[in-house]
Amino acid sequence: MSPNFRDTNLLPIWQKIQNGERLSLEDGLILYNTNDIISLGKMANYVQQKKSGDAVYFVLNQKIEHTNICVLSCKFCDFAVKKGDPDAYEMTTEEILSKLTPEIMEVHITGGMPADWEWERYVDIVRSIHEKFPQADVKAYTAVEIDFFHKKFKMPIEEVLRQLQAAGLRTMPGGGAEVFSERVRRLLFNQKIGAKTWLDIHKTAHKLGIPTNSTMLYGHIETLEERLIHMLKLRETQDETGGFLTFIPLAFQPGDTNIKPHDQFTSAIDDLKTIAVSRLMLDNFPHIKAYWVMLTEEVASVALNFGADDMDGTVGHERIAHDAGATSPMELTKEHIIKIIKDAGKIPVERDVYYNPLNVYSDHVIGKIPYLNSIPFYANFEKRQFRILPVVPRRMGVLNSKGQIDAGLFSLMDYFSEEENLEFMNWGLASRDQVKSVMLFSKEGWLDLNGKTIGITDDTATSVQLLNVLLEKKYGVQARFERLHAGVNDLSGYDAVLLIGDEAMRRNKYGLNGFELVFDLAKEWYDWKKLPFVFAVWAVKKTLDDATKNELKEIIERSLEKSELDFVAVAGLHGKELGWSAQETKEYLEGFNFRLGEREREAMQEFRTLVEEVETVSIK
Ligand code: V47
Repeated sequence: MSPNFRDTNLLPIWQKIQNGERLSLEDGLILYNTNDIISLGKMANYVQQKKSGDAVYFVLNQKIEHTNICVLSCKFCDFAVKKGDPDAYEMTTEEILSKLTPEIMEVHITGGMPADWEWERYVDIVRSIHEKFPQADVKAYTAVEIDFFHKKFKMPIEEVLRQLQAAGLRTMPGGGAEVFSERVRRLLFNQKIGAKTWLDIHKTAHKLGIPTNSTMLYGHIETLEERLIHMLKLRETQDETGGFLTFIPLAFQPGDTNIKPHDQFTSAIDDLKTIAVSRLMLDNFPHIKAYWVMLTEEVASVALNFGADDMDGTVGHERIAHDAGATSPMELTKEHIIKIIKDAGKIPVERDVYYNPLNVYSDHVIGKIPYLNSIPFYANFEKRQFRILPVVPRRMGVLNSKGQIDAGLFSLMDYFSEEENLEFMNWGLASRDQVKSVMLFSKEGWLDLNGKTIGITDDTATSVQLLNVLLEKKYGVQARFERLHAGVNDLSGYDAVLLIGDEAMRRNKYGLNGFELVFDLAKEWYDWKKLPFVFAVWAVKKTLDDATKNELKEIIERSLEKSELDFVAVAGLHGKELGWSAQETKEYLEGFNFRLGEREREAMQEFRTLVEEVETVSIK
């Protein structure tokens, strides 16, 4: 992909993006000021594709704004009222529960801050939802509300968050950030917390394993420079914690706020630029959300080709934007969202609050393990009618069992369990001796792991079985397995931790604090069996027609052959992000057999027999 740049000022920025270099505030200003909006969109789409392939996420969610009574009086807000106002409302927990249904996967709670609610009422909302609708993840209370609880109920921030987490809170929404500018804060929301407190609260949440979202309210009195400083502060915090899931630019709805005439909405050009610039500046953010409620459906759908890979969700009844004159509908049906995403040429992916895919609504979906080792298959993949969905092995297995993936590099265990529906394709990921990316980080030697607790990455389908076979059959010991949940984890309570893919490679480089011993599972297997280990195999749905299957085979072989000519050219940048030098990345990829022959088949058979002999893995 090379945009046909009308604005040559963009060329050095494009170079930086391709080299994986960070953009500066000055770069951001050039991007914002360009009229070459198509090149801007293409650059952002390029980065989006690298991160999310063709996926655009949405969630079946319900917004709950439990009350509009608020002690604050922010100038930009048309939602909040004072107690006694004829429009004031307060929802009971029962009323909140009555808004939910078993299909809802995310409940997004944020509201006003009344002077007279008890702490228990806020906790009860979270707990009751979590108990009555356990399938739904609770995303509750902005940093502004958390700070309010901290002051009003005289509890440390960490304690507020711990109690909410214990009640069932999973993530925090990104609201209340507004714009990280003291100038704007004084003028528009001088009673609200500033940048430092907002960021500190999110950092505390990340430390507790609560991932969070982030927002920026734009299109009122802020300058472009202030927007970019806001993004840079978020980027810096993300470098520290890695706990942000997404960034959501919120287009200001003027309503009766008197900040701007009530019909002076942000322009579509400004909205698209803001989405694209944020995608390019926030290189360490996994997702950028096009919040259709504030952007309108039309702009949100174009934004899906300007760097956004998420559409929020069905939302249900929303008031904050609509009280301020938003012209979007109150809610969208799932079918409507799917149509918008398909019309944008992307794969609609229904997700949970952590962005785990739950359902995929598209034909010709090719699953891609999003790790360095799969790059040779995909770097030169000519897409034609196919669409690429990056998804970690275990989740790909779940989608595959629902028949929602047409072909892909499947984890070996998932291939075994769906073998009758899949055709084996002779390519895969097989280690020769060591693999370097399926690693057990341990406090104990193998024999001392008997009866101990091992944290297992949420991603794995096959490596955990290999670990189990090694423990039981090679070393004659048994351990307890506990799944490491999404978010930032405190690993100190485990005796060992199994990591795979990029995370294992990163930790392999920098070490995992407190875990002195590091074992490569493929090496353990090789020393024992003198066989390669097959972690994943390419397979295609048997039901796909022959012409499509043959076309796909041709594309995969051609992509692999091209990549094999120069591993550094296709994967060097990805390796660099993990802290690996070009030479190390090259050697790492040279350590794989991507074509599966007799010995690999023998290894697969041997492993299958052993898995059947050991007790089924149970992971708490
Ligand atoms: O913090 C208030 C903003 C936010 C107006 O985390 C306004 O997934 C526009 O944060 N015009 C709340 N915006 C909404 C929010 C959000 C929305 C969707 C998803 C997520 C998420 C978070 O709404 C407030 C404030 O910044 N807001 N008034 C207005 N007139």
